Amino acid sequence: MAHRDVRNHLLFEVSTEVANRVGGIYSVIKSKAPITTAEYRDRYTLIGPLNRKSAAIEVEELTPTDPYLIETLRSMSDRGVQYLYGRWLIEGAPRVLLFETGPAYSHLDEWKTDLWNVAGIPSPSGDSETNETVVFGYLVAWFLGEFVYHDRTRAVVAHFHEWLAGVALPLCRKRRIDVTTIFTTHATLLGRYLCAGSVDFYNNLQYFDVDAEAGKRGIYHRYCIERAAAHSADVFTTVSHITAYESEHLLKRKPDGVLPNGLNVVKFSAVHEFQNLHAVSKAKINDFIRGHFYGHYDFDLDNTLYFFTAGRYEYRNKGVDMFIESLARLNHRLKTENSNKTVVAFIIMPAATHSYTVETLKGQAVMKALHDTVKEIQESVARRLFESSARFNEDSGNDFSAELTDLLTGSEKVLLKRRVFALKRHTQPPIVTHNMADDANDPILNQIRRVQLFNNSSDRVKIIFHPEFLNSNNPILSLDYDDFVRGCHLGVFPSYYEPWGYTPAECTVMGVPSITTNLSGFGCYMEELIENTSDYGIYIVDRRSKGIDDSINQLSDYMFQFSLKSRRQRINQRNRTERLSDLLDWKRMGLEYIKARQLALRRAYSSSFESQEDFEDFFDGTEMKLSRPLSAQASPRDRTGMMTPGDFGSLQEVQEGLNTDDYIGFKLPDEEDDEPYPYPL
Ligand code: G6P
Ligand code: 1S3
Repeated sequence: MAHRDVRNHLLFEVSTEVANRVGGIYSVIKSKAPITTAEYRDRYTLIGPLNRKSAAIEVEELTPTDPYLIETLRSMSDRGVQYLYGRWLIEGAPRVLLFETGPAYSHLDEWKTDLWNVAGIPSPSGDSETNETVVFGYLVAWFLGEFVYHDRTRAVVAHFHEWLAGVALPLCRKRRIDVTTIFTTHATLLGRYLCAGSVDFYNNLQYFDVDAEAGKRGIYHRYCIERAAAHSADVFTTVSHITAYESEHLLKRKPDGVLPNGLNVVKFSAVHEFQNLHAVSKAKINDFIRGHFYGHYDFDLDNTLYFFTAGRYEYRNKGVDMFIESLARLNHRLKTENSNKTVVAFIIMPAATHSYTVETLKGQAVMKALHDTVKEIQESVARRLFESSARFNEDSGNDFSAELTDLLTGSEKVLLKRRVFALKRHTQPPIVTHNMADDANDPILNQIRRVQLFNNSSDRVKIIFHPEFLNSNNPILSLDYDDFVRGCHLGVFPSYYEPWGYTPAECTVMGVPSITTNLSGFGCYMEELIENTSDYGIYIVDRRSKGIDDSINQLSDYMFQFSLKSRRQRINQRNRTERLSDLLDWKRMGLEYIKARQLALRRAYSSSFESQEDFEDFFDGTEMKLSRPLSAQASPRDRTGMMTPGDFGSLQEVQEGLNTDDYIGFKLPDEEDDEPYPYPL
């Protein structure tokens, strides 16, 4: 590598989710933007493919000012490349460079051939996602190659997220482009596919014939891209120790470190207000519930608890199978113990639908009509009551008591009766709010049918499946996701495959207790950092050393114990949960990104550090010490000597076989019984 200025290096972060919401990576780069722009200012640019629809809302076009960038983009555009350069309109306002892939498809065949020749990666026709990946990867490699040709002074760090952005990595290496690279995988393709089936994944990781397994699932070419990206990067990282362990065995490269996901805690921070926000949002959920259960609204909302699960519709990976089974057991237990509590469990997972059902819309409509009528009557009763009270005179001979008992007029009584009669219903309150495209084969609905949780009056656990992400503009359950979470009592995320898991982390910073598992990156992280996580409203189901039935019982028991809490106990617990926020802030988590970039610079540009002192000086300058995040007496234990679980060094030595010793917070039990997957597939 040439001699370059490492102190003022540039950072390009590459992902298909830049200004384009798809899943978790969008949350990562968006929430991280404030701290990264604070560190790099105009030396930071995010690169992604151009999605015109979302860019139109999220990006403001800018004219580039950096002379090398201008040169590079001019040269690319002279050869037909189209792009949008601008400012992403999010907190931190980072610069973005979005390439239009469409016009570059004229090179697709040439590039696919090249990919085979230089990296031995096949790319069969007919896989549009891979085609997109190839075109985007070649555009990025083209850009980086041109850029460092024009700018010969500054070092460049290119950080790629996930295999979809990974094609440029082997190209950078093969073409010897003078940049240093980091690849972060947020899951592995094979891991996701294998877990979605019925395998005992974690105990068999070292035995999988990875090529054959990828081939059987028709993803061999994608797997090749992912593996090539992991092996070509100067620094390879994942988001948790559990995924590091998985990557070591499935991608055959031991990650150099772990970059856990943070949150922009300031955004969620409502200090003492968050308890009030809970009450406000809960009132909105209550309104929805009255409408949804019209005609069967025979439970007390003051004694009702709202549980929910949410995320991408991955039935087994996200643990929805286990959630529903545990709810059935909870229902049984609440009934047996004559509990006065009702639990309404929401499942918020997008599936193919044909809009809301008529019943769902009708429920909200009849309840609104009743509400409007009561409001009208209430106003006219108040008027009459005021009038007759004001005019009351003992000598007038008026019967004031009779006036008081006859506050409603005849027509008001009739109107009210009509509204109440409209609430009559001969069907059960629905389970699902939408018309499903494939109702009969939907795994969630089938599991609900199997356990017979049909929202009967006698059921203490009711279920509502909302197969669409929430939005305050929706005609029903009109709440944005964050507000909905605040209004709930407990988030339940019993995932089997979850490299990190933002959903329980988001609950935590909003002061909402949640249940996660020791197979999720977040769960392992919290378990490692805090003693007695359940005191802080983080319940961790053991899906690693327990059999499935025992894990289900543990989950069901957590929910039952939660239902026994008094309001005062719930309020106290929410306060404790919210106090964990600092542990999840990017200000802390972002340290791992800093370390990864330092390692990448050191590996690629060691000659640019003029002396050992200069080298140490540079790294000392960026080292940050973590203060104890929580000061109150009941603060969780912050394990000594470890900055965050992603501390480098921990994963440096390559070991053979199934060894989890290096993976902080993730250890396999000594012995495991094989247990078959218990639900119908
Ligand atoms: C918040 C509000 C209280 C309310 C409570 C309800 O703490 O500040 O006014 O009583 O929520 O809590 P619950 O767990 O019963 O929904
Ligand atoms: C992945 O998204 P997912 O829900 O498919 O990346 C997320 C961000 O790193 C991570 O939180 C999640 O566990 C992964 O699974």
